[in-house]
Amino acid sequence: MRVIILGADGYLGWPTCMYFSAKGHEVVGIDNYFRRQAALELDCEPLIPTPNLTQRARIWKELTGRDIYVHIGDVINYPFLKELFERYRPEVVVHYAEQPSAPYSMIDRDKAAFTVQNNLISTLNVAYAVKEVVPECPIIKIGTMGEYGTPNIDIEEGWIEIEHKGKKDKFLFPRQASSLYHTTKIQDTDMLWFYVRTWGIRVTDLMQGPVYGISTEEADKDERLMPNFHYDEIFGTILNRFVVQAVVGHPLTVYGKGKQIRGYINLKDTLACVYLAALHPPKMGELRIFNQITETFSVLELAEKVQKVGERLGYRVEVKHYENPRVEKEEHYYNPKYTGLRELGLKPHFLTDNVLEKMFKVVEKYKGHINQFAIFRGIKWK
Ligand code: USQ
Repeated sequence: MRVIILGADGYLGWPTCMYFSAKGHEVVGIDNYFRRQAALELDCEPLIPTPNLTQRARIWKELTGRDIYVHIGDVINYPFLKELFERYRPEVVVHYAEQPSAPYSMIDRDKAAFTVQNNLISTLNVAYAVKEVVPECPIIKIGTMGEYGTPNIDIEEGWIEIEHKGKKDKFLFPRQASSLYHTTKIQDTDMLWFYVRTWGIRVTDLMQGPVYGISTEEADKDERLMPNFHYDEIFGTILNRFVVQAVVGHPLTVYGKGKQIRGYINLKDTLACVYLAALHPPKMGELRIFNQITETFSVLELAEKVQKVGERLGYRVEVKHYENPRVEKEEHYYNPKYTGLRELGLKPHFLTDNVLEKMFKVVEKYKGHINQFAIFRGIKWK
């Protein structure tokens, strides 16, 4: 199939480009380098220096003989996006081209406005490009488990049937985000649901939890192909952060009580999920939602796992409770359903000590690059 990947330079984007390309699909990768520039501006560059997208595609071609066609530009520029849709006529589009960080969206008004504009207009443009150029092309969109928040009821896979005063109907599962970033993802979902109903396009919205990991089959071929692994407070997700903290001797930054529970997923499984969603598209006029996680942990459980493996490897790992810079429930019920992707064929890579140990080994190699100032600056939600 011919796939356009928007946000192709990102932590998920680049590994996804290689994953599809390795399986013989034609891949077009688009990125505006937002995250690279923001990381430079905010002094929080990734652990492993990564060649730019054009260079990565060239290295991939040298190693595999396969092309990944790269275009640098902004998805919120509609003529740019539409022209690429007309040129390549994608059979599937994967939309990662969003500002992905909750803390970034809470820094100040300008970054909040950027997040709203970038995330909503990019999604709007993708919907229009599909409708105007390739109306049958399925959109695969990365949503977030954070759309649901932490309600005191079981979380269903996207939809819930409600009986009210003797009548029943099916609705999107109630959502209440705990950052502006997460709120834009709710708005994206609503927007796509509107266009699914109105134009009959087809969309898979993948409600993903925090991703961890550094290794993928393709990236392991050459260190220049590795994902951009962030460990900083802004772009780093918690487990990646904890491993780096353990290696550099920084206390593990548990926010508040640490009893916050989330659903987690290995980077390798993210790739498999997106691929499964592409191989099995929904029908026209359907918004299909999967909860893209493979297991749930509290922050303290993650800290204890990292501490245990770290200490076995000879590190002294301190777990420290920090005043929570975020506004979130620190103790709550959490019981999400996540069977849909397993039913499509996902075989999860769970968070074992062995997986953690491998992460430690990679991080150790780049220990000299760790910028301790980026680890915790305390971006406050209030
Ligand atoms: N946390 C800590 N200490 C840290 C970092 C985080 O205790 O040093 C806690 C947070 O307070 C939160 C949980 O760990 O309760 C997860 O935080 P995170 O930074 O790993 O994830 P989050 O900010 O929610 O965002 C990440 C991705 C985002 C994705 C989301 C899925 O950056 O793109 O949408 O995970 S989810 O969390 O399910 O909404």
